[in-house]
Amino acid sequence: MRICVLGGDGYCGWATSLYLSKKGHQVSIVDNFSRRQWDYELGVQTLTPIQPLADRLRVWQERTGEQIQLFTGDVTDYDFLSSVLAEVRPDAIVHFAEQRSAPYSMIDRKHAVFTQVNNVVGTLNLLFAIRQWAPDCHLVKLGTMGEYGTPNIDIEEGYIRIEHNGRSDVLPYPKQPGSFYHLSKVHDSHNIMFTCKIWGMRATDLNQGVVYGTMTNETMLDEALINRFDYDDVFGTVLNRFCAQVAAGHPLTVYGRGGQTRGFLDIRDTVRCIELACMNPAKPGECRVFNQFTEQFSVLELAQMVKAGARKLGLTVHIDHLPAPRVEAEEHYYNAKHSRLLDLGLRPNYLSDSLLDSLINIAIKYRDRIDPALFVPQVKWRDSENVRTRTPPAAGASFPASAAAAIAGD
Ligand code: NAD
Ligand code: USQ
Repeated sequence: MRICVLGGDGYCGWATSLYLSKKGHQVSIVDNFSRRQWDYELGVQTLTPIQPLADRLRVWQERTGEQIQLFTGDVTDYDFLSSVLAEVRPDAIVHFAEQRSAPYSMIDRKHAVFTQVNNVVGTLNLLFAIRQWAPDCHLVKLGTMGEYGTPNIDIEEGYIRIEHNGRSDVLPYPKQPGSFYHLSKVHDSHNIMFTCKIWGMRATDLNQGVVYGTMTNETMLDEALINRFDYDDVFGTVLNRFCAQVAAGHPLTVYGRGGQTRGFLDIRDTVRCIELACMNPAKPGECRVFNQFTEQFSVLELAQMVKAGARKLGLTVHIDHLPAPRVEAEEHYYNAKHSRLLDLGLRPNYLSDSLLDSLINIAIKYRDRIDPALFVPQVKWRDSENVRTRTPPAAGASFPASAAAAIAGD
């Protein structure tokens, strides 16, 4: 298949691009490197030393003989995006290209506005470009489990049958997201559902849980192909952060009592789920929703697993309960359905002792790059103007003026 991966320089996008390329698909990456710029803005860097995308792609070609085409540009620029689709005419588009951090979207008004403009406008442009250039193309869009929030009933896969005043209908599942970022995904979902209905588009909205891990078979081929590993307070996801904290001998930063429960999955399952969605496309006019995670844990359960895993490696680690920076339910019911990807053939990589060992060992390998100041959560949901300190630029880092303007602009 001809597959465009929007956001292919990012964490999920890089692993997915290599996996699909290895499987023989013709892969094109679209990215504007904004994520590298946000790291620079925040004074953070991935634990793993990722290479410039051009170098990554060159090494991939040398190693495998597979070529991945690169289009550098912003999906909120319609002329750019439209020209990519006109040239590639993809069979499937995997859309990862969004600002994906809840804390980043909660820094202040500018970051909330930026997040929603970047995400909602990018997706809207994509829907119009697909209609114009590739109307039969299947959109595989990354949503998030956080769209649903934590209702006191089971979470279904996108839709729920409701009985009301003696009548019944299958309706979109209610959404109660917990950040301006998660809200942007809800707005995307509505726009996608609407265009499936009115234009007959075909789409799969993948409500993904929290992803962990960094290695896939493809990224392990060469050190130059290594993927991101974010552990900072803004972009670092919880299990990756805990592993980095073990490596640095820092207490695990559980927010509040740690009763928040989420769906989780290994990055190797992310790439397989994307492949399954692409190979089994939605029908014209269909807007499918799959819940993409393999296991659910409370944050405290995860911390206890990491602590036990560290002990087996001879490392002592403490669990700290920090005042919760976010506004989220500490004790809640959580039972989210996730059978549709399993039905398509997903064989999950569950979080095991050996997997935890390898996650911790990767963090240990790069521990000299850890800045412990980044373990402290600085963005608080109830504060209207959060201040994130900016550290001096790393040697060789560049910060294009366009990114500064986008973030500073009204
Ligand atoms: P990431 O930040 O590592 O990657 C996103 C990529 O998109 C970056 O390379 C960035 O430069 C690019 N991008 C962003 N805005 C763009 C724009 N306007 N034009 C062109 N490129 C743009 O994020 P990730 O962790 O790989 O997440 C990818 C997607 O998966 C996101 O949509 C996210 O919401 C979703 N998701 C991620 C997780 C997770 O745990 N990482 C979980 C659930 C859902
Ligand atoms: N948490 C801690 N300690 C930490 C970091 C996080 O207790 O040091 C808690 C948070 O309060 C939250 C949970 O862990 O309850 C998950 O936080 P996270 O930062 O790992 O994940 P989240 O903000 O939900 O966002 C991540 C990705 C996002 C994706 C989402 C999937 O950044 O792109 O959409 O996971 S989901 O959570 O299912 O919505």
